Amino acid sequence: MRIKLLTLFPEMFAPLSASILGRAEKAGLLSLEPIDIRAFTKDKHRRCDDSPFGGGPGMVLTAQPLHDALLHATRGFAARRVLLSPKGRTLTQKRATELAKEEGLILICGHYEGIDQRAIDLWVDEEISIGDYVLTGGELAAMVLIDALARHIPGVLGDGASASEESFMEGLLEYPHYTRPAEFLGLSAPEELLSGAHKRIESWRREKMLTETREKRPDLFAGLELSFDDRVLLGLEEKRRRRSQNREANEE
Ligand code: 21W
Repeated sequence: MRIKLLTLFPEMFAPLSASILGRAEKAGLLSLEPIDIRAFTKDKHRRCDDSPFGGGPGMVLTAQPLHDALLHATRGFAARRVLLSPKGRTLTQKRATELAKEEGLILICGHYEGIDQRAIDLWVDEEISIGDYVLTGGELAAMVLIDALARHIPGVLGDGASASEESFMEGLLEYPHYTRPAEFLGLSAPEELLSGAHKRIESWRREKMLTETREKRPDLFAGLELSFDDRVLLGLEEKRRRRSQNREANEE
């Protein structure tokens, strides 16, 4: 996938060339092309901002440099144009996997208090937010989006990792992980995982996924349609908890 990034701070995207995404770039699976909006300003002082019509705090990114940067970025590159904006729809796993199927994307990062609405109306196909908190600009949000997308491009991750996500991530949190040593500071790894009995391990993990989700993300849990097997697992877990509570009460 080819991604052009329109920004006043192209150097902010340097970290993306490290780690897994850097490897994806070297392998030719992903191309990240920051474009400096300021390079397109026709202002004699190279300014890209001005005070808002109607007054108010902060500065507004002017339409001209962004418009000309987009004319440049779209020449021979018909890609979906996404504005990172606090007004956008919140990014979801579903949207990330859908956007990962695009051949190219143009991500527009705002800074200052906002962008002249005319540039948005002329160019933007979709606005995306990464959550309900305030950032200083769209660059970090664009990096989050790129990270979430890139792991769905075939070959970017080890294929084991992406395959496991398909089967598990359906609205449930992960089960806890353990590795050697089997005992650490007197704390044992769960005996189910050490047993080598596949069925036992599988149901332990499934039960943990269900109970973790119920405890930490009741909002997700409420939306689940539990299978018969899942209900059985939760029923057995409930019985086990009752038994150990009774035992504790009797010991007092
Ligand atoms: C934040 C610009 C707040 C303007 C009402 C009127 C892109 C972002 C951004 C930014 C304001 C994303 C106000 C989550 C984010 C982004 C910069 C408005 C206050 N309220 N996802 N004026 N959060 N943020 N300022 O901030 O560009 S995606």
